Amino acid sequence: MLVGGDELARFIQTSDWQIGMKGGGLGEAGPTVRKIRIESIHNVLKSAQERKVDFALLCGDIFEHNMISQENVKKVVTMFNQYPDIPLYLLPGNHDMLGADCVYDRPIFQQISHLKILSKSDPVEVPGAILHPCPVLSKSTTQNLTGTIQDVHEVDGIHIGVAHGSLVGKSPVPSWEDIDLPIDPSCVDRTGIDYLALGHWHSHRTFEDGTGIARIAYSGTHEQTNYGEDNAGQCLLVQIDGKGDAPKIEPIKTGQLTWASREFEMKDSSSLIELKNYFESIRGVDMVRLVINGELPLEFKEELDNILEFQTTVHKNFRVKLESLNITVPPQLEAPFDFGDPTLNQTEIHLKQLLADETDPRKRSIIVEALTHLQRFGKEAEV
Ligand SMILES: [Mn+2]
Repeated sequence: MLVGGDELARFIQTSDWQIGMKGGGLGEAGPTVRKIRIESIHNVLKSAQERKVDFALLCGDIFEHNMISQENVKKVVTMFNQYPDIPLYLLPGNHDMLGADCVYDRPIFQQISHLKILSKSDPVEVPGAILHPCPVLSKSTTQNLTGTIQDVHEVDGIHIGVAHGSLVGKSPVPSWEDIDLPIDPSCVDRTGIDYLALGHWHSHRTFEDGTGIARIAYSGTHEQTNYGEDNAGQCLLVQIDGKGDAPKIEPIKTGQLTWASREFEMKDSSSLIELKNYFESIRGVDMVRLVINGELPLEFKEELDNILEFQTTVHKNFRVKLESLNITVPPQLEAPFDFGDPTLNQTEIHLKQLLADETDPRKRSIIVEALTHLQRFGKEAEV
């Protein structure tokens, strides 16, 4: 019979490194983001070393897929080998799933003496605790993944469930995250385990058991992967003093990239000053996504374009959506600008008339684009 230590259990929990992810939509920042994801593993393992933990729990999706290049595998294994004193327990997730072609079947992993792959649901004795792994064996499973954990209410020792999936009904937003790889939130109450360590969601979250004690936690990804995530870029330091005691869960920052995502409402030309102030406030942010909506008079469109163009040189990634911004033209057309050239003057009047009559937002944006170019060209020609 397994006997958990009488002493406390202290460990680092991490997941969803997604090494090798494409970073779709991140444009030129893609390679940088991929490189940083590997570098940030240091921050996780260094935290484990500095806090002198008993072990580290890797809760799945360490690699983006099982066909990952050996080059990337070697980079991760190199990291592991720089911290030989930290016992590593790795539960594969849905991206690095067990079965045919599983990345962890490669010979390189068999040679890491301080790494154990949790490939079965049998309990595993580790320093200070007993793990109850819940391996993912099918991406489309509809059965509660923690169903294999036995009742340990009467079994001595600190018991920790390890799983990769979605805590049913607990996702902050209804999405695919809520329905795939189901995990029953009453698992802790049913089994009497002290803690359930989860991977799969990229945002850090904790959940309480039936008595109101937080015993379930997602660490979230160690380095944020996309704009929609919050509370990402961390690992967890977890300490459980004894069987039944409330776990102490402390997030530790491991991510390097900073992200900002917001909607910005244009009301009039003064909004441009607000926009500039906003950009000033996020100057040091690496990854920026902005949706601009509302209205802006045509005469300020060029200034907006200039502000936005500059931002592409400030951040590692700058994405802006302008599709829902309505460029307005005064009903009584302003006195046409005199380009000093009758053809240009006529073109401007024609475009402004077209714009005033057009209601389709896509066509409007094309006309606005043409007008902006015309005005820029006209002013340059003037000089
Ligand atoms: Mn996953």
